[in-house]
Amino acid sequence: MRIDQAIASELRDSRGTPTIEVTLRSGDLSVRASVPSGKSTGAKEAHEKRDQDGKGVNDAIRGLRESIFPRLEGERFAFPNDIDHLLLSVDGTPDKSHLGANAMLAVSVAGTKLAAALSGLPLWKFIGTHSGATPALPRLYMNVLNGGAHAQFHSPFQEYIIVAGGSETLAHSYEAAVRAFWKLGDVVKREVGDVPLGDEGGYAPMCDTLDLPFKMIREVIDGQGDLALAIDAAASEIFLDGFYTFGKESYDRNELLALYQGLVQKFNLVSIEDPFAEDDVQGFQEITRLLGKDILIVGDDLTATNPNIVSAMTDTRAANAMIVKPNQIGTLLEVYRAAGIAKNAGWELIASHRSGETEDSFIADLAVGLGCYGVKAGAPTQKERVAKYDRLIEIEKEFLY
Ligand code: 2PG
Ligand code: MG
Repeated sequence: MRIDQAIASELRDSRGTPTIEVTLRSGDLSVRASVPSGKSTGAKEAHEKRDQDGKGVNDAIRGLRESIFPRLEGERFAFPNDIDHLLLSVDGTPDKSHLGANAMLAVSVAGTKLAAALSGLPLWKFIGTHSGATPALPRLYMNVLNGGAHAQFHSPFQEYIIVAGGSETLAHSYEAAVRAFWKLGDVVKREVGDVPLGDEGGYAPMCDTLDLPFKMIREVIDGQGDLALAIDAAASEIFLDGFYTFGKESYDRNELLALYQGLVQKFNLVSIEDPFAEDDVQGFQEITRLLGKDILIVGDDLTATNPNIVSAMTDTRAANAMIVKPNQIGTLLEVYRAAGIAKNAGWELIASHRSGETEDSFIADLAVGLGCYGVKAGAPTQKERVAKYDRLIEIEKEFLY
């Protein structure tokens, strides 16, 4: 593929924070990719380049214009991976601190979109072919109740998630999850009153007991065969000096493990993401030994979509599933490697948005292309989240018919 023009510009994410959009042109074809941004960011994630004020992306955009675009424009690339190799060699740092993982990812995703468009294949199919994965339709992980760092710690865990799918069509599962979300609004109003929405568009009630969020969600999903319950504890955010603290309660590793065991039994959880802090590998190993036969123990901050870390964590059996977030690492080449290592170890994959999102629906195609078990995309109150669900429903038609 020949790239005629590369353009980088600034746009705002769902929190109003600046982020990067890259446009690539080849003949009459033009594709765009924009990148999201996390809040409960893990320490092992690649560097997100920001200006001195901690917000702007002018330096990141300047880096692309000066060091990358002159090497793209007028050039031919046999595979999108060749663009990723170029990005990695120009950056030349282990944590992407020179160009910034945000700037690199915008180019990497745009390169893949352009290559897919030129090949005539749907994006998800192109991703399947180039990553060596077998495409499959994922379950929807819809974050309906926001707590932790996404909602001023109104509820202890960061995300209370309705898992939809597995036995019905995606369109049907999406409809069922959205209806349950509306119903949950009534239940929250009854129990807690009018509440604000959190960063990912879910309700953010002030819950004074650990059980209340679970009880409210069970009330709206019980009897609905296709809907289940999961959490992202995002435990790195609540870990200090050997203790995990929710509100007034503190737990050591063993106490937290017992708490999870009780919650799984009582509320029938199907997966727990980041149950322990990113460096508490022993905590992950113990919960995987104890509960991993029955539910998914999902690494996020633990694994950071980094092939080297995923390799170490699969070797030590620290989980049985992991989150795939392209902006944790910066190039799709590395995303495919990390996903391949996890899959070979028998782990499930869950592709994920970030709490600061754009309307780019790329993770929907990524989730299907990599054959992910699930895709996390937030609540249906923000256009940035709905864009992912809309694209999944579109892909389902291409996939099935
Ligand atoms: C997470 C994510 C996305 P953030 O922890 O899984 O839901 O949150 O983007 O803030 O890191
Ligand atoms: Mg997480």
